[in-house]
Amino acid sequence: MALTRRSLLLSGASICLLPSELLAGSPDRQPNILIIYADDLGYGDLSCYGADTIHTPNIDRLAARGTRFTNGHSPSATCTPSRYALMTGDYAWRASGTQILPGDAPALIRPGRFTLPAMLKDAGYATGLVGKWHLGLGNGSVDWNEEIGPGPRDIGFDEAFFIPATLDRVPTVLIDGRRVHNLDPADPIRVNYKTRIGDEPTGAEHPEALKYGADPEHSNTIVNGISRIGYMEGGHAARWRDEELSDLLLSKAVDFMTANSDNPFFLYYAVNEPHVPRAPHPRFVGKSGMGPRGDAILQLDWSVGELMRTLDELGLTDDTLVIFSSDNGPILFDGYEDRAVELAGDHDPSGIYRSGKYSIFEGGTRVPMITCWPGHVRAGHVSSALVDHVDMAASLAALVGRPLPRDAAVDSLDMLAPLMGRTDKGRDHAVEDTKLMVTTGTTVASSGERILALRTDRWKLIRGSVEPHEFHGNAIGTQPRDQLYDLQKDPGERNDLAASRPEIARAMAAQLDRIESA
Ligand code: NG6
Ligand code: CA
Repeated sequence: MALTRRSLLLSGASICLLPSELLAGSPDRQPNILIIYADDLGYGDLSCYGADTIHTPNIDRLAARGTRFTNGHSPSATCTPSRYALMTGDYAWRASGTQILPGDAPALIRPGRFTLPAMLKDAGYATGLVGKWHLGLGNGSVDWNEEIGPGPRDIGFDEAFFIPATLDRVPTVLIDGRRVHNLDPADPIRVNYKTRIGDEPTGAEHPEALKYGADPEHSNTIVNGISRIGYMEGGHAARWRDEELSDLLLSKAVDFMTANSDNPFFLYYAVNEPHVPRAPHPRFVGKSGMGPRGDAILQLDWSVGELMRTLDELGLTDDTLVIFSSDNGPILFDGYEDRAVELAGDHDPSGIYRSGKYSIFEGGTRVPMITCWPGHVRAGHVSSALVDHVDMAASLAALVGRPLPRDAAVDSLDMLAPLMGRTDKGRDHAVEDTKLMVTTGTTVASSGERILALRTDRWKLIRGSVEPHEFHGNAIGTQPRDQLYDLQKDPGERNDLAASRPEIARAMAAQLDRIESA
């Protein structure tokens, strides 16, 4: 007997609902998918998440037209591992080398591997990356003057216009496909992270030339008045101007959506706001009253409004699933003296949650998350479902009707129903992750011990590791012994119940061990 959708549903053989059962009506075409991935944006940084000294009307409008999640998680408390999990559907802690990557790291996701963009490409999507990559490039040493690969184009993106690593790392150039954008061959680029090269001024030697001061790790070559991590020479015509970057990336995103308005498209729009160094366009400067960090959030909000306007103008709003989130929690000071700490006032970027970026506490991974697709995603809904970006692979595969290959996306669960706002039942559990920060020479890399926590709807177990410590003002959340928190009663993770509820702590520790070795 042929298995129809209905017989599958009635037999209970598959609990997973097929997409059309979830949707208000079958779409005429595969929906476009737009993931807007902010960088270091915290749970409390948006007015729709309770911020009252910063106003984000465009993102609030997205939330009002869609579903807003109160228990949405980035897979990790830093960038590279979260993006790795988003792209592959595997938790980053299962693999080695998935810590914050230096600017010259080789490609972490190797060609041939299952990825979210490759899956969507196979499903007939035009796939594009615009913005931050930070998942490594090349095979070991990148010559920035030649074709660069493997990179995004080799793991499923048809088009890619991207920042190789972070805004605070050299080389401060954009890559268009496989080549540095605007590179003058007569002015080749050289980069070094260990040894000074070239004769350009550094922040350490010329603090008077800087827009703002920086810590020693961020005090190497000065580009556009901002000292960076690492040394660089050449490539002058290719260097981005931080103040213009957001508009440039937005124009590339708009171009991509416009060019592909007749195809289903997948756009991974990985913006930089409000990651350091924060240098928003002058039209946002001073507008938040919180200095560059707040102004950068206003710039982000404006860009989201422009993307929504573009979808409207292209007549694609009703055909596009927009997913908005952030790669990890917030940080105020992250190497640059841009007065973010002093000007935050009463604003708490992680809301009621403890700590932020780099932390195993909730502030590290509980991030804003919004889905919007008029007519399909429930509008005006606030969902408490536990969902994780690692679930995008399985959920979007379900949406477009693609089976996941065996052994691929092993941690990714089909969360399409909660993502559509059709149920508030999400995951039973999720693993949160961070790595300790370790100083290596002049830079800080998170190549230290990996700290894991297991979340259920109510409980959280943080595995024991080292004595409590902080990085850049954010408590990492470690203790030498396991910690247990009741997140329903104690969302701020202040009362460790491991000693008073040892049976729960033991059971969760055993469950975490099993997940880790699965
Ligand atoms: C750290 C940088 C920090 C930031 C981070 C990556 C130092 C002291 N700090 O190594 O400024 O760039 O890496 O942030 O070097 S993330 O959001 O991309 O993970
Ligand atoms: Ca980040």
